[in-house]
Amino acid sequence: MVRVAKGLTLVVGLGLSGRAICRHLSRLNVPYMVADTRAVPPGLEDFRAAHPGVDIHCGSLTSLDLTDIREVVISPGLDPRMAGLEGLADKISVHTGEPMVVGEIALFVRAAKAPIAAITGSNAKSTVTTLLGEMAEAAGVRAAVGGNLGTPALDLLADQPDAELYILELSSFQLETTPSLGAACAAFLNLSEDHLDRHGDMHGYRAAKQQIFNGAQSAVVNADDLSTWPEQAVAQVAHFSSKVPTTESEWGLALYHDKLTLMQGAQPWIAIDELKMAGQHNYLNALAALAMGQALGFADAPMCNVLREFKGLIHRSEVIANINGVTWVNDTKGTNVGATLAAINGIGATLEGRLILLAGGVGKGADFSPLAQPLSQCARHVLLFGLDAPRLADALIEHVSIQQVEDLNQAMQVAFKLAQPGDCVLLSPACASLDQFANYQERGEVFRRWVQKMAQQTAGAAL
Ligand code: UMA
Ligand code: ADP
Repeated sequence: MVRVAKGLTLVVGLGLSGRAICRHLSRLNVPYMVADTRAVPPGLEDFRAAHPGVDIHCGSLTSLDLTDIREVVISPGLDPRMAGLEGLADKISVHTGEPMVVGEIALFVRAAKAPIAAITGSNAKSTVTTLLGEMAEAAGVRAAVGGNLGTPALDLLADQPDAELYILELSSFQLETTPSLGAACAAFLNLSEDHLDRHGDMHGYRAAKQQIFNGAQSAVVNADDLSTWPEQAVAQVAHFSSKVPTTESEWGLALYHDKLTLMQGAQPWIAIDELKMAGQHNYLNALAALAMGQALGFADAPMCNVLREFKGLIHRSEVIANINGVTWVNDTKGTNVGATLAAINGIGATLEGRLILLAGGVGKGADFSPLAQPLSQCARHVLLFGLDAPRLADALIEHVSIQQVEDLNQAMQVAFKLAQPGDCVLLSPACASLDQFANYQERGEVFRRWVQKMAQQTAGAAL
């Protein structure tokens, strides 16, 4: 057993968050050491060079005696109840008055001098976070945007010390280790199965996400999804819905002068045909961003201007090319069943032809059966690859034509042969990518490069 020195902070994990935590503690002159469960964490030598004199422990935490430490600051990819930290998560630190095991966002809250707008949900976090960031900029509010998306939260404090507002995308992993966020506005957008391998069940997953409301001044929640509503008292709660608003303050969708329009109560905000983002799920995302912007005091006109220009983010239902009448769409960020359902429902209904879905990877313990019915209605064929291809196959085989293949490359080749004019080939895997790719972005880039190469070859052949 190695006894960790009295009063030291232990940082666990040497990934993006772990490094941001270390930079933050170094800036504050807080003494700390680092542990990573991997024998050789990526970038170890660079870290040593940047932080000479910081002790680093590699391998299991069970060989560390943590009796006298100040607190543990753990990375989001790790379970706070992991081996070596047993019992600590339920203890309160006498130094901080908070649980002994906290995450990056707990340190952020202690140090932030400007209000926080926070966004969580199983899907749409990045889209709404980015939209709100653009709305803040258009409204003349100096906002720093990051968290689970882009710049790690603690780096924002150093990079943008004059920020008037922090806009943070927060995952369930980050919220689980944030005892008191105290957001000026906290949005919980939707809840569908994800990360069950980490949280155990939907109850645990939802409980982690509900932490977004701890100490919140206002909330934005999904009127159609009760599980997003705060279980604790929040002074102001705004609701958004895919239906006609039922109260003057509720955000929703209704026909106004014969056009489907984003509404608040009876007041029209912007007609759907003025938006550049497509799909019902994106109308909800626009409503959520408007509700947050209003709660934060942004002016109306700049928010609407942003909605008129915003095209959506790459890797989310992104049209890459049309080859011989077949549309190829990259939705690699469809890493859970809810996201893939939104893509199938959004695209399937608009097609002249049929859908060919490319799916598979790490299913994170999810139930894939909700995909069966919509695919039975609009899919020509489903190509399955990666770790959980057999589980997907079990869920779909009686409802739609399927085929298991080795990898995404093979899936694209088969799809190319099968697709007919009017069809759409959709990469929306309903799974994480880590069994066959570095991350979801790499999976999307493999798709993009292949499709663009085929588009060029086809155009060349036609000349
Ligand atoms: N790991 C170990 N041992 C360690 C430390 C990490 O095995 O000691 C492994 C983890 O189990 C995980 C991987 O290393 O498989 C990365 O974990 P990490 O906690 O070091 O991750 P970071 O590099 O710090 O990145 C994290 C978020 N990743 C996760 O929560 C898994 C990033 O979100 C986020 O952008 C970044 O912090 C900055 O805040 C990515 C993500 O996939 C996009 N998030 C999940 C999602 O969106 O679904 C939650
Ligand atoms: P997150 O950051 O929560 O993963 P993103 O904005 O990156 O959210 O979108 C992730 C996936 O969810 C994409 O596949 C996207 O098409 C899909 N998506 C976007 N908005 C919604 C929504 N409101 N409901 C369901 N799925 C959505």
